[in-house]
Amino acid sequence: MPIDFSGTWVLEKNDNFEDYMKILNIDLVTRKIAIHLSQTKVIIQDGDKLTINTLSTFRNYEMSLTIGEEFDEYTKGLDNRMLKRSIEVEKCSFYLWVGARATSQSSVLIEQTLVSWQGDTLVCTQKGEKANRGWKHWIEGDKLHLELYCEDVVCHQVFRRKQ
Ligand code: VLZ
Repeated sequence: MPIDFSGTWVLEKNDNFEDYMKILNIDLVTRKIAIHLSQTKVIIQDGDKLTINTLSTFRNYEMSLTIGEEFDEYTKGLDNRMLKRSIEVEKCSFYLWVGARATSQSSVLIEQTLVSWQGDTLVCTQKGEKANRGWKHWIEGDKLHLELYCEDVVCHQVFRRKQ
């Protein structure tokens, strides 16, 4: 049985959120507002279905997903990026001999956002123009932890359960 993150959680520690917003190219005015916000996470976990709503008086960020399944993530209201990356995996050439003619083909792989379990930790990878982007959620004692990372920046948030 995996850990259940369901509940309402209130932000009480937010280390390095400013640098995280900066590396995502979020503008100064938005950062100045966002840094002081009280954030509340409302998480509903039902089997492998997960809804994470981050609520604040300024903006909300909502996502619903299936654990283990890739999906298109649009970070609306945050850095407004479409997280999807296509990579040419290999240049494989198929030689279809039609008389003396050869045709070649290359294959393309699309990478998207994926949330999966690593033990009792929920790990998210967000593929897109930013390298090493993702987050991790875990529970320690009665606290919900979230590590948001992008490139070489790590933001650490801690939430307490709302009674
Ligand atoms: O969390 O990706 O729990 O998506 C901040 C909203 C949300 C308010 C930060 C400020 C998103 C908006 C964190 C202005 C920039 C995040 C995931 C893991 C779920």
